[in-house]
Amino acid sequence: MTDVDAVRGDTVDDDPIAAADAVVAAIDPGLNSPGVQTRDVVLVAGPWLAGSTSVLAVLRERMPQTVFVESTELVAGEAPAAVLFVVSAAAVITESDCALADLASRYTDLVVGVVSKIDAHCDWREVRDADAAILAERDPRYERMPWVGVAAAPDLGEPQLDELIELLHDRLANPDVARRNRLRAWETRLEAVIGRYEADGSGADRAARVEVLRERRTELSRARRITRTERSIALRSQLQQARVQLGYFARNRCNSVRTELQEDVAGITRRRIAAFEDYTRRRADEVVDEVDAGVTEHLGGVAAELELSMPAGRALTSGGPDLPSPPLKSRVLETRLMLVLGSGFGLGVAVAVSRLLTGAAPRLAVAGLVVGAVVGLLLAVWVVGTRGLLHDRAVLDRWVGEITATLRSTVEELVATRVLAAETALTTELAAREEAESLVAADKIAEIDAELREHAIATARAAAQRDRRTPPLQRALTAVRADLYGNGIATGE
Ligand SMILES: Nc1nc2c(ncn2[C@@H]2O[C@H](COP(=O)(O)OP(=O)(O)O)[C@@H](O)[C@H]2O)c(=O)[nH]1
Ligand SMILES: [Mg+2]
Repeated sequence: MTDVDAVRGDTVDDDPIAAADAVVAAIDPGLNSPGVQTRDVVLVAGPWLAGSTSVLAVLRERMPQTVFVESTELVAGEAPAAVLFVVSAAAVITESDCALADLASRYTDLVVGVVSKIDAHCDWREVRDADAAILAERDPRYERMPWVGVAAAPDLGEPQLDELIELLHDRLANPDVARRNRLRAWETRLEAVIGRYEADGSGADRAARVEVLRERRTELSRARRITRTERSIALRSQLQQARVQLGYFARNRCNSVRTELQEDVAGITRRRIAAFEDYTRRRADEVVDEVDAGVTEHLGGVAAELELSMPAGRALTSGGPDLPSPPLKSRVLETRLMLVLGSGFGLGVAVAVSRLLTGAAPRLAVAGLVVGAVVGLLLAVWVVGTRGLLHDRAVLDRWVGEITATLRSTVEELVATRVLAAETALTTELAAREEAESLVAADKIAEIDAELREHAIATARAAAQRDRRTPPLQRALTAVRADLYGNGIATGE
């Protein structure tokens, strides 16, 4: 303190501003200005409708040698010589009024509390005391703030501002006012600079951004995990479903073609028997193609739903089923037996017919013989033919049963093979896509991490700077405060 006093001692008489600056410069020579422009004016400020304009008007009239301004007439960074904080006697001040007082008295030590409209509110003294207590509670520097009651625009009678005018004359005449105001500006300035260092050092400005980055990072990895699980579950269940549905479809097609062919066999004529085998083979091939098309369609749908590419179709080498021919020709023995039985039956009928005819008309014995032989022959041919046809139908019916069983196992195998192939293809593709997406996500996460690291480094750097810069500033602030409020002798009060 002795250094400061000594420095001030040299200059206080001729330049109060330099004297105040010396208090700070004694601690840190780098601090050369609080960055405000001192103006020799009195600021009249207060909440809306409190009566500032009325007070200002009367004061201008009564103190023509002093300049009074309203807050709109000051630009940012201009420090008035004194501040009149005008509040209405109608009610006690609120938080926003206090904030206004803080703002108005940022760079000024000489602040006077003015309670207006005391003509209309006879309890103004209680309001004044309450206001004074509220501000003193808010900041110790308001403790010594003087308060006066005024009536600048009374409803009746003359304005009452004598006490205020006297107080102003008295205070403004004090030679220490300019120095104290300058110190007050220094106090605000130092507090702001320290506050900024503290904020930077604690990373307060970056906290929101860092929080957003952390959230985005978590969200990214969570989303990545979920899509991966969802997709593989979807693929597995879709393929399972395809296996069941397509197997059912294949069996169904086989059953209906068997029924259709067996119906054909039941009514088949001798002429169609020869062509039936080819026809059946064609139908079997058609069934295979139909099932194959069904499989292609279904798997295509699965792939489309999962946004994967269409799995490959059936391998060209695997043709239709390998079907045996119907065993229609290997019945020599049976044919012979049938011929013998048929001839025997025909002979019997021929003998019976010719006997009948000869008995009825002996003259026609020869004709009867001929007719008998013809009828017998026809009957023998019919019996042999019909027996052959029925036999062939039975053989074909059995054959149809056998080949549809073969067909069924062929199409079931087709379904199983194709679904398995599709599973392999789709799983591989899905894995490749997962891989690519993981890379993209990893890139994004790395980007976020880089930014987070940058923030951490910048915050650490700011913290180091705070630790380096704050102590001298804090010392300067302590000195300023001690001079302003702590040391009665030094302030001349
Ligand atoms: N009764 C009474 N009314 C006042 C007094 N001073 C101002 N007013 C009234 O309060 C209202 C606001 O006054 P004004 O000076 O414009 O307040 P400002 O908004 O703070 O500038 C006006 O209607 C004034 O007539 C006073 O001392 N006594
Ligand atoms: Mg006004």
